[in-house]
Amino acid sequence: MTTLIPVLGDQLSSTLASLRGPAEAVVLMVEVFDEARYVKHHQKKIALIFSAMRHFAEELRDAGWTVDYVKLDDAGNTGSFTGEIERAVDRHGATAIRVVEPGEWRVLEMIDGWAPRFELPVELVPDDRFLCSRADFAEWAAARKRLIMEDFYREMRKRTGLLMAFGKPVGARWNLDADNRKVPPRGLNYPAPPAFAPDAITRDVLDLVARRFGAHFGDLEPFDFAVTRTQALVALDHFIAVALPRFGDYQDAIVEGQVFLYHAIIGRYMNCGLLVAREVVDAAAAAFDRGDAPLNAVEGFIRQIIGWREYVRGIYWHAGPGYKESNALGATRDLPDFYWTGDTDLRCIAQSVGQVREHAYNHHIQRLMVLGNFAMLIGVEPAQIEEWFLVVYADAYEWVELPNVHGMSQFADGGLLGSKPYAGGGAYIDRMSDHCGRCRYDVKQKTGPDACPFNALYWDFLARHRDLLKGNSRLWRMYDGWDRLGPDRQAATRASARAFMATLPGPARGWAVAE
Ligand code: DLZ
Repeated sequence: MTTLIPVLGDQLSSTLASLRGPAEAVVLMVEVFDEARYVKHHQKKIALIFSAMRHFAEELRDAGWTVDYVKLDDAGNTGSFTGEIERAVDRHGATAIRVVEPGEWRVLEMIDGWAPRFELPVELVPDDRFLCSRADFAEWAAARKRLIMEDFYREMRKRTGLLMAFGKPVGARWNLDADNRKVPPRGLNYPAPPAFAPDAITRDVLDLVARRFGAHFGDLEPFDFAVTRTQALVALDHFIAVALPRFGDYQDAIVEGQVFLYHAIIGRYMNCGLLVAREVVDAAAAAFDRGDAPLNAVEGFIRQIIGWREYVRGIYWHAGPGYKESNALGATRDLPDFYWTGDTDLRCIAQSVGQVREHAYNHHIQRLMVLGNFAMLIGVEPAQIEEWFLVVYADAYEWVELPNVHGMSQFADGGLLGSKPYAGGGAYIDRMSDHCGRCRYDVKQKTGPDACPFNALYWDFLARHRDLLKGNSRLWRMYDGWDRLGPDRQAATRASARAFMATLPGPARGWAVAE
């Protein structure tokens, strides 16, 4: 009686539910071409996953597990999860399969095919690294008309007891975001996240990625990511000790030359399993209890994890595999090539693309208010911008990327997730960043060839979608502002937006490339 326990590339946790179990078991880990190429992931992202997988296999062996590890270039590797399960079932004479539920519908559908195909029992184990199970989220959602994040978050605060005292939120407010939008003064000392020199395992992986995926987007080297749990814990400790105290204050700021500011840079480790949610939020709460970090920082950080992260995962599974099909704004434009090349005069976009090419990272305001906002304003087809987000970020897996991009950023779900489109003009970017003063466009001008394109695009977007959005209570003020502009200025604004859109380059290098 041998149970096969496949551990996927985003399940690299020693506390994984499938690893609490049968004595007669073989853990199977496989590097497969299909996973690295169903979208053409950033080179650093593939390197992170393969290196972390190889290190995790070693740790499991050290802990006494029998681990069967198939490398990408091993002879006979079929290139797919199902092909590798088939070979492993034969190799080990497996009589059962036990696997933790995967992070996306595509892979779940594969796993659903295993029992009939291999005529074995397949046990699908809930992923309890998340604090809210799929079943609990379904129960929460069933009792509500609108699935509001803030409601979910409060529920999670009560359930976890985090930042709670006698049934009430510590500090008497659930959400301290109003304290978190400060503009950083010049000369702040931003801490760089810890860097980890590649060891022999990582060097092998870097060679492999360069050889097999060298044409993918992104710089592979220098590569300094954590690839083991021990290193990921160093990254977490560093964040808690050094960056968390100022995380809240400046979490929405964009500063030229500063990629990481006071952000945690641990999403990439959490989402592949090197860190788990509970330990991360407990570490932040402990910093608050010790008096090492203020409430606005700790509350904001904990909300990202037990609120937003758990909520988007719940929405992903709740909305079903068809979620990605909607296109509420009827957007059909191809993604401009400069999302890959950075070759644009829009300084905020060029700088963000440069950073993501180098680091496989942008922080949330760059993602939401620069890159996502721009794509929505010009009407990029949701599937194209979604694929871009899934490709370029080291922390991106479909369960987290899709609700964030399809719902929150592009409003393609028509408001299932967000109460209004996250659209903004140049003034918002100017307030939050120091890009505009150095940009070839003038953020103060509203129309004309030298005006910041975000300005006219923003109004044109609202005007284009008036029928759909005019009833939205959070937008009436904007429509009021638009109406007060009067017909001449409205016409000039829309002409300016059209003129800019006519200059946009065509489809991107990384999109729809056959090979
Ligand atoms: C993202 C990724 C990549 C690039 N490669 C692999 C791989 O070779 N083997 C593997 O087990 N997992 C990989 N992953 C992560 C999977 O895509 C991820 O587990 C599924 O998308 C389910 O969330």
